[in-house]
Amino acid sequence: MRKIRTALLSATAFATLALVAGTGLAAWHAPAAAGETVKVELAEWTLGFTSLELDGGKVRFLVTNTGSAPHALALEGEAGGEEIRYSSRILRPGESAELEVELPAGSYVAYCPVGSHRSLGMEARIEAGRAY
Ligand SMILES: [Cu+2]
Repeated sequence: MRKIRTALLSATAFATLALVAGTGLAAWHAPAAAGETVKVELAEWTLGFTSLELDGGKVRFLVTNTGSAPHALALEGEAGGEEIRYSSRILRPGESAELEVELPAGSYVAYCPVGSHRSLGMEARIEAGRAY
């Protein structure tokens, strides 16, 4: 039997997020010691990345909507027969949220679940645990 794990996290305003949001791809692969932190900027029609490698385990996504339409970040995948699903709430333009997830080693898809945004390009692949 499959277990479905879902987390719907409330948005948190980050006074400091604006300071780190512009650091881009280079900062994305953080040391895994205390869990990884990934900054994601959602806009029309991109997640800001198309593929991402993570160590896996506990990952914290700092999500900001830098676009002019509502967006959200959702993750889906399967690991060890367990279906993994997470989603932030829908963010209005300029809003930020923190999404803490537990990603066992495996392949995931990240996308925006709003309207047809996913098919417009707001989709990316995430590989977790490949670094070991
Ligand atoms: Cu969207």
